[in-house]
Amino acid sequence: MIADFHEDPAPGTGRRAPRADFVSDAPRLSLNGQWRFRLSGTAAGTGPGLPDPGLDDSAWDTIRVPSHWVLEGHDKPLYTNTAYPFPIDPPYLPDDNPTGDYRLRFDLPDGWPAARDVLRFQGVDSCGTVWLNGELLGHSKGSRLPFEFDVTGRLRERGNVLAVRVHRWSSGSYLEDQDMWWLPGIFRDVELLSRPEGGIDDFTVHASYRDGTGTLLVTADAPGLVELPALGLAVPTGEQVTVPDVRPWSAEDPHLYRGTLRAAGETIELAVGFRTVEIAGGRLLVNGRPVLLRGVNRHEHDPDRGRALDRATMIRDIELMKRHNVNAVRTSHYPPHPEFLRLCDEYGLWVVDECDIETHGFIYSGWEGNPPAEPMWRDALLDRARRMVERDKNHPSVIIWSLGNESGSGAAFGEIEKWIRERDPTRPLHYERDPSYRHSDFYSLMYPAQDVLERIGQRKEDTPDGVEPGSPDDVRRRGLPFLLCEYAHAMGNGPGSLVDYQRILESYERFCGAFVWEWIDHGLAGYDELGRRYHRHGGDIDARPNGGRFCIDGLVFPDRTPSPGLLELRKAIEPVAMEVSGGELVVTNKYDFAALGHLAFRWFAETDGERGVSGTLSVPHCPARSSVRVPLPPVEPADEGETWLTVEAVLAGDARWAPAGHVVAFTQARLGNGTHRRRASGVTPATPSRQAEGELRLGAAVFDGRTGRLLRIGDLELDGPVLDVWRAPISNDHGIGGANDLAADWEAAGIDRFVHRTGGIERPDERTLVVRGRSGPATRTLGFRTAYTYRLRDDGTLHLRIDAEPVGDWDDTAYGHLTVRPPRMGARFALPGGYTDVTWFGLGPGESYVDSRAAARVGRFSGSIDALQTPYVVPQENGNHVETRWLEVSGPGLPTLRVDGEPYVDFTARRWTSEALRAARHPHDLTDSGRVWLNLDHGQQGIGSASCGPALPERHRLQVRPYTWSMTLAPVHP
Ligand code: IPT
Repeated sequence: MIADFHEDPAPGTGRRAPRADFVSDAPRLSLNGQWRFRLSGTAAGTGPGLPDPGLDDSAWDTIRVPSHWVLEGHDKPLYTNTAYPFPIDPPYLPDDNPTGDYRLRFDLPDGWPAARDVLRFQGVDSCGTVWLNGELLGHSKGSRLPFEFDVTGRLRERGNVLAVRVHRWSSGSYLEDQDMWWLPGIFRDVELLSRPEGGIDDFTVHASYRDGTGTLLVTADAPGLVELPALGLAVPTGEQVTVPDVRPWSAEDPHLYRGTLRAAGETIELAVGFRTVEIAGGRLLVNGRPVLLRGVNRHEHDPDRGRALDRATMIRDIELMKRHNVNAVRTSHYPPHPEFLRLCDEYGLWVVDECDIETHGFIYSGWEGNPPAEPMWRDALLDRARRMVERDKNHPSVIIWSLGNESGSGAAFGEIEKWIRERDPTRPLHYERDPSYRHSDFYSLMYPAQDVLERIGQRKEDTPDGVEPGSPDDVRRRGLPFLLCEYAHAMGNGPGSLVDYQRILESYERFCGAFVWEWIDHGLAGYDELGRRYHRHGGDIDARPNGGRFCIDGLVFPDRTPSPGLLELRKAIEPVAMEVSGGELVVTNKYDFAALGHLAFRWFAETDGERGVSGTLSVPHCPARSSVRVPLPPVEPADEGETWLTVEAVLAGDARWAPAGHVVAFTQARLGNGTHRRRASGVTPATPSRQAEGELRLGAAVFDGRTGRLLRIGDLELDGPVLDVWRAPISNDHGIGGANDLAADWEAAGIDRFVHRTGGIERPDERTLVVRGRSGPATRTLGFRTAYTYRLRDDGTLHLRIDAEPVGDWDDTAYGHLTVRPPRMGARFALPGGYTDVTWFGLGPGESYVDSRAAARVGRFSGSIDALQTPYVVPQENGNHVETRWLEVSGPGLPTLRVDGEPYVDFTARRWTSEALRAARHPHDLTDSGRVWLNLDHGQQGIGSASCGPALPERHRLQVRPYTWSMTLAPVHP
């Protein structure tokens, strides 16, 4: 008889009480591997025969466990952001409910002891009903949490049959509406544990720290001996000891005292970190000191395996975070695989462990029936909190419990709060969505604008809606520390303003941390017709509702390549700030605990990007949150050229997460005020070249006599400039939900489709040619009046000055009251497709924009044109370089184009146009147009993070006003 549990709001049946996750020497059998599998369309699955050990499943498919069946060739993955992909009809689900029936036949290993046996599932999405040898064990919901059954006396030596029915949708799905792919299946480990007589099933490590002294108490459900050899400690469970001179645990110095918890029947591994978390004086303190969490929101994601991550991938994430100065993780929005937390203990990351609760889709019912507010769901919600806390309570890295994400408010949060506070009074609680903040030890928001954040820092925020000004809730909230649980939406090319946010976060004591949204792009591997791999987002799957591209919002690409956004974050949150001031370097230690002894400091000077003198600096002892001044060697700027001093703080020795020499922080300072040298040799006064009918000449430069466009300089072919005021919209240019949709405004106003008219070509003197014209879109009066003024220099180079002055009506278009501003003021040139490389002196090596340029250094850089492209999962503007002093575009057998900015240009170079970039749905849609499109621009607007967040700040936008910029063009023969 099959019991159908999936629509019952109860969290489970038949399960053991939740307990700590630990490693012991008790026998353990992994049941991961190839299982039999059959997918059916409804909750009835393959029918009532599933548990029958005699069922012939030989014709079934096989599937690996752990995995998600939708990534193993069965049915398809779905992505929604907030929407439930089923009617809001709690706790019921539609009849169409893909159901995976799993079967595994297994033998016990020889010598498997006759003791108690426990079957453990670390994670089943969304709900599993389990039978062993024909007998029902029970069921469980709560996808990202473990559950266990006592199977003592139910196992055979040979031929056990384990059967699991997994429903894609269950009542539990109403509590799991996180912004991510819906990925059903047994996606975490399955294990059989032998629980020895005299073993310990559950224990709690209380290891606190104050003023050099640790206090240790291990409580357990059976007697045991705690041994920590490094402390010479052997103390029975239940007995508290104080340990003088203990080295505390922190994310900066994750010191673990390894040892054992020995019971009569088993020995458990211990990794004890002494640390105390508290909130005092409106601040978050760890070990008595304020901390600033420089965090990211991490989903578990892999393009092939979904949320079934292996250990190597977890380590990869942690190494990448540590290498980019990230010191904290919010496990958005569910507890991660337990191994990840063990690794955080070892590598050192502060963790906000978040419960597997999100009911975001109830926005579509106006929060009517929201589970936290409905008694029917109380047990299910509490069950999730208990399973998280019990599983993860012994990790020193976990310093904050988060009750869940985006679930409105309701009485259940009060009950969860009460339960956790009683069970674990050692960690503060976080919950962002209830405006009363009654159940949270932090005031918290997502995506505030910078000015809002600034007021929060001053404890002068506006009272949240729904809270009475001056009420006890209002007063209490103002006294709380502030945790910015999400900011800087890293969708597509972005986020901008990271440095500005960090400056604010570091300016007020109230701030204890911030978490960028989010760590990784949730792209799933796909293959095009030619077999090329790419990454799919929701919109690449034919399904409705569909969250489209919104899951592509990470700091690393789906394959974990760091995006430019991560590099910018690394710079913005660097733990050591350095500033050259006079003849000194002011070093500010922004760590919360560590002095700078683990770092070495080196410096070098460069003139026009060419290496000059270099050396090392010895930095005196500089405790956390203090500064020292270090004299700098007297470095004279070169007589000619632009000289820069670079100072780097690098790891002095190997760390677990990066080798010696890894750059943790850097700064640059300009020495003197020399400007870059123009190319001294190699600029050939352009030789006269052919001139056809209808062409005009200025020295070696040849122009189209009708359009005035520059066609050649000597034998260097180029076609341009054309006024270019548009860019292929980045994700942030689309705003969110109709707000801040600049891209739509540009299209409505025709910014993306300017046409050009040449008004006249003038020769005021022999050395000067002026091309006057007008550029603007069809149907509009708006546009720019342009003048391209060419002047022949004595050395044969060609000086170009571009003047663009707005004309027509920019404010009031036929569509209403758009105030359109151009995203770019630029000039586009087309070069022959044979050009392959660019060398430049300016900011690099990565892309830079006005509000994301801190990670870029001034230097000389080279790259192939192909390598200058950032392959955002959804193609969009990329690869810009601000403040370029000069660049040279070269190709085999072709004269090099040398451009000197007067003083600077922004440049992009690509094999396709901005129009092609906009049209492409995936990087592989971009094909070589046969030309190289080179933009030599005055500038572009910033990138921001308006795809979920405030509008791009005004100061990072361009205005409708006259613009002028200049450059010198010349062919160079190597
Ligand atoms: C916020 C969510 O918490 C997060 O899961 C993700 O969806 C993010 O936004 C956007 O990518 S909720 C938002 C409506 C503020």
